[in-house]
Amino acid sequence: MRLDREKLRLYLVTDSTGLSDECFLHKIEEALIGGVTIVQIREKDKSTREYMELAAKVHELTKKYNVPLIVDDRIDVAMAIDAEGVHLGQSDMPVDIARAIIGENKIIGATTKTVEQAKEAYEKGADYLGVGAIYPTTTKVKTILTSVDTLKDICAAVPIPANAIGGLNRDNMQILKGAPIAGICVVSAIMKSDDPRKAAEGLVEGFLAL
Ligand code: TZP
Ligand code: MG
Repeated sequence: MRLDREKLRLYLVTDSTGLSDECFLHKIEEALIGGVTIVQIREKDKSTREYMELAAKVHELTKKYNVPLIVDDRIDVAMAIDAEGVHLGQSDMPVDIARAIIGENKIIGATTKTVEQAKEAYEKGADYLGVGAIYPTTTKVKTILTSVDTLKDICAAVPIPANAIGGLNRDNMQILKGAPIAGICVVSAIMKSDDPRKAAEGLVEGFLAL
């Protein structure tokens, strides 16, 4: 098993915008202490070298807490730092090609917004799905809204676990009640919090109470 469903419970997608490396890494460590179960490093404006170096530092932290590290978009960066996996969107490398390159032991996640995309990602070898945006987001991303009904349809259509993403926080995740998701993915609810440890604790508590 490349990925236990429980590991998806609180999925932190990082955003280093406006943060020093020290502050960025401190936030991630606090979030890990607070209960984050998987981390994705997501950098859009860094050079390959910078992305790799920062990912290696994040990997040191995630290893300390026995949490998998996933690299957004960049299979080369994931391999270079021996991350646990890679996350691919609809305009990134197709999942089957990535699987052939990265091998059977690494986790591959895929962003899907329709049942058709979800089935395709599953058939091509994805281990989990990210589905959203559930709510409008302030994070820099090209996305469209996905309804909770579509999220439920996706969960029913594929045997791999799915997580909800997009604008989610402690106060609005109730909308996900009844959707058989494995967990939630957040950026700002943790990265923009002054107390990422407490934020993570609250998100876990909220998710478990759904
Ligand atoms: N994909 C869909 S929404 C999103 C991504 C990467 C960003 C989610 O960020 P936030 O801050 O949790 O809304
Ligand atoms: Mg992408």
